[in-house]
Parts: sequence; C-alpha cells; structure tokens
Amino acid sequence: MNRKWWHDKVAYQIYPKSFYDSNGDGIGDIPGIISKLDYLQDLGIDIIWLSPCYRSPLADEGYDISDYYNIDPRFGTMEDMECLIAEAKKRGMYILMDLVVNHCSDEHEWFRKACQDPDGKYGNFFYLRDKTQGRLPTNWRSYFGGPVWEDLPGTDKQYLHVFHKKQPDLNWENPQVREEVYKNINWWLDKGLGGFRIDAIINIKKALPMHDYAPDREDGLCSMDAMLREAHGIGEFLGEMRDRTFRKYDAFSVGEVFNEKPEEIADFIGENGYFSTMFDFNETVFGASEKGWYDAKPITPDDYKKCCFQSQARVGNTGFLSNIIENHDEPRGVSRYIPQEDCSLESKKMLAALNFMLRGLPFIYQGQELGMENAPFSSIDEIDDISTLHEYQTALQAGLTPKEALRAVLRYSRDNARTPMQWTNQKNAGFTTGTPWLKVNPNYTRINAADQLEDPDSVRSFYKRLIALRRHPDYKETIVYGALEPVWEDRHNLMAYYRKGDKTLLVIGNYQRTEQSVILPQAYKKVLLNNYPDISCEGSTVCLHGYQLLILEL
Ligand code: TEU
Ligand code: CA
Repeated sequence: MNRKWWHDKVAYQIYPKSFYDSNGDGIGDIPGIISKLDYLQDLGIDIIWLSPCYRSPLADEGYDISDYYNIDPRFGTMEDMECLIAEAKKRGMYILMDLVVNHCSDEHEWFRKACQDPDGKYGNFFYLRDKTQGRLPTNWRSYFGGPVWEDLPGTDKQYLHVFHKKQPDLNWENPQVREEVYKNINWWLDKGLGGFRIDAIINIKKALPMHDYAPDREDGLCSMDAMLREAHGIGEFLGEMRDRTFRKYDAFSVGEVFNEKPEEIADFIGENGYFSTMFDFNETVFGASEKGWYDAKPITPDDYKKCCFQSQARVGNTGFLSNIIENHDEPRGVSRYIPQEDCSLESKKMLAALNFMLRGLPFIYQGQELGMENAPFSSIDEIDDISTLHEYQTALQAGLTPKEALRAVLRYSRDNARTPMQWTNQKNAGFTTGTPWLKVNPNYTRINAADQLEDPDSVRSFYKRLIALRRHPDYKETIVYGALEPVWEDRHNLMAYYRKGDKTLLVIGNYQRTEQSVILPQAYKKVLLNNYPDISCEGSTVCLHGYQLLILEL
C-alpha cells in the first residue's frame, strides 16, 4: 500500500451551527471555530471537517446550498473562512468542507432559472418531468418523507428531490452540471482546503429510465434503496470527479457511502479509488427498519462487535475506512451503544478505545470527546430536525400514541448530536451569550470541556491519551498500518482484537457491568492504556472490571 499523507491523521467533525457562537446571536460561527483551534490542537486533531457553512436557507441546516461560492452570513464571511484555513495551517491542521452536490437548494439561481425556463439550459440541471394528472412520474419515497416529486413553480412540470423538497436533485447525467461541480471543488482547493467530505454521494446515479418499484408501505411508495440497487455506473462520474479535482491537489476525500457492494470497495477506496476513504456505517445502520425509526431494533454489545469486525474484514488491506461513533445525523454514541444505566466514565472510555483502535481513520464528532449524551427533549416542539419530524409523523400514522412516538424517535433523533457544544458549566454551557438556536443539554453542569480539561480522569483526557498513543513513534506504525485480528470472537459481551504490525497490541473491552476473565495467549510487556487505575492478574488470567478497557503490548 502506497503511503499517503493523511493515513496517520486524526479527524474531528464540527457542526458549525452548534460549536461556538462568537457574537451572541445564538448561532455558532466561523470566528467561533477559529477561537477554539487551540482547544482542538491540544486534543491532537489534524483534520477538521466542517458541516456546510455555505449560503443556505438552512432548511436542512446547510445541506441545502443556495450559493457554493459564498459563506452564509450567519456563519461569517469569506474572509473568516480564509482566516480559518490559514490559522489551521499555522497549527499543522487541514480544513475539509462538506461537498453537497447530489442536490442544491431550491433558492439556488440554477433552480430559479429552471423555473423561469424549464426547457432551457438550467431545466436540464435538474430532473424535470411533465406533470400528469393523478399520477406521479415514479413512486419513490423521499428520505425525509412523502413522494420525491414536487411541482416546479410556475410551470407544468415536476422536479425530483430525494431529500427535502427544498433540495432539488442535480442531474449528473448532464456534463454541464459536472463541470460546475468540478469548477467549484477546484476553486475551494485553490484556497488551500485539505479536501472534502462528500455528502450523500451514492444518490447521484439514478436508474434510468425512471420507473416504479414495489410499494413497501401503506403510502404506496417505495424506499430509495429499491432504485439505488438498480443504478449502475456511478463509477464513471466518481472517477471523472477524482481525476478532474482531488487527484491534482493530492486532496483528501471521505465519502458518505452507503450500500456499496463488496466488489466495489477497491473502486471506492483502493489504491486508485474514487475517494481517499469512506465512512463505516455498519454500526449506525444496524437494526434499521423499512417501516421507520419507531420500528428499529436496538443494538447490543455483541451486535456492535460483529458490525465492527464485519467492516474490518470486508475492507482488510484494500484501503482505509473512516471509523465513527456518531455524527450530526446520529444519536450520541454513548447513549446508543451503552445501556443507559451503565453509561459511566469507564464505559464511555471503553467505547472510545474500542472504536479508535480499529484499523482506519478515526473521526471524532464535536462533544464526543467529552462523552456528551443524548438530549432529554420533552416535546416534539423542541425538535428542529426535519428528519425527526417526519419520523414522528410516520410513527403516529403507524398507530403509536404521541407519547410513544416521541419516545421512539428521540432514540434516533439527529438533534441529539446537534445540541450546543458544552464548553463550561456557565449559562448555556458557555456556547453563547444569547439564546441558543437549539436547546442546550441540561447536563452541561456535569459534562463540559472546561472541567474536563482540568481532570486527568475525564473522558477528554482519555481521548487525548488515545490520540497520543496513535502518534507515539513506537506504536504509530502498528496502530496505523497493522492488521486487525479479532480474538475470543464468540465470547459474550467481550470485544477484543489484535493489532499486528512491527509490534503486537491487544485491545480488550469488557462490554458489561460485571467482571469477566480472559486468559492471555502470552504475557504482556506493557499496559499502554487502561480506563481503571489497576489491572487484576493471576498468572496469565486477567480479571476485568465492569467495562474495563485495556490496550496491552504483548
Ligand atoms: O445524509 C445522507 C443520508 O443518507 C441521510 O438520509 C441520513 O440517513 C439521514 O440523515 C437520517 O436521518 C447526508 C447528510 O449527512 C445529512 O445531514 C443531510 O440531511 C443529507 O445528506 C442531505 O444532504
Ligand atoms: Ca454567531
């Protein structure tokens, strides 16, 4: 495997709206991010991915872009963005922006022009179909609910949107669209960006000609998966994009790729892949139901382990996955992967290390390093996220009471991860001096960065040690490039694996509150990390405390 500059990095995702508000309007902003770069550098972060901060009506919180060449005034100015790139560079850090090009906003000028002249140049930037009375062009269900077709204002046509109706899909079959995308990517890379996280990319290829699929719910619509399974040839678009943009700059790219087929992994992230890496979503999609969030099956520790190992085995040496515990679309990992009554300092640290030591690139989502938890929303009126609002309706339609529906969707709500970052134990968690745009999790008095910076036993201090271990000259080679080999795979509530490179490391997590023992295959030389002050051994038997995590050098 050819070595790349980003292989040994640690990445951090910022959701700008909720990170840090520098001017008291209740909305996080770029100057706020700049003021926290030292905090991130201290943690050991090299790569920062910013969720979108381009000009946007914020219907989907920035994933609906109305101008790819400007910063939304709520987040700051282009000078702020340039300053952020420069300040990051001074600290040896790279900035990634979010590339959202499956769709734009219905307030983008391309869409406005398409409405004015649907048969002209910009009509072909989108998927338009003639409107027929009593029948939609296809029966596909949008990710955010309802049909994917909406009337094109002022015309006798309809346009396709696989996400929200304010997110019209761009027609990638049209070479002019692709040119616009490449031009934009290069324009940003010329500004000194390190690269991009690539949004919802699997959706850019539609199975054509479009047609209906078997309905899978009472609404007579079908999940987008049905169409995507039939859509072939995305590689032509992605290969072209790589060659025309990222490759020329040796830029980093991480794809939000769902549902890739095993034989496609090398195409996506192999030596000459479309992307540098892609996220592993095997754990986050586990238990999902065709019916909706209300019907999803919770994940157990044994499932979690299986999902991680499956992904590792699928990718092997072919490339690098990007490993996550959570992101802005998911609930908080500690609330999801640890039983609520067991959510403690120890279990949070265990989860952190089990994920972090997997082969691949670790991505930390803002607040994850503090062990931030799901938010205790008490009413649907406190929810902003369009996806949660839709899933709530789906649950009601399925017959759940409002109370049950709320409970069901709160387990998966994207707003869990979008509550403001908890900086201090002061008002609004120190996020803003104004009124925060989304409710602050009241547990900030207990969980916040300022307190954790002072505390050597905090979750943040543990993350810092994990990152330091990944960088340590003696262990770096093994942690970055070493093979991953599961151990004791069918032991209940135990997740353990070797990392084998020029050293042999053994990572063991006792994924339950009661003790359990393991017999080490050989004596250990050194304890590299332990989330308890002690290790209890008798000969080669180690008796692990509840949720104890050990990283041993053998
Ligand atoms: O998410 C893509 C995606 O597939 C979503 O359907 C995801 O499964 C959903 O968030 C679950 O509720 C990306 C972004 O990460 C997300 O924030 C955007 O809303 C979406 O694309 C549209 O741009
Ligand atoms: Ca602000």
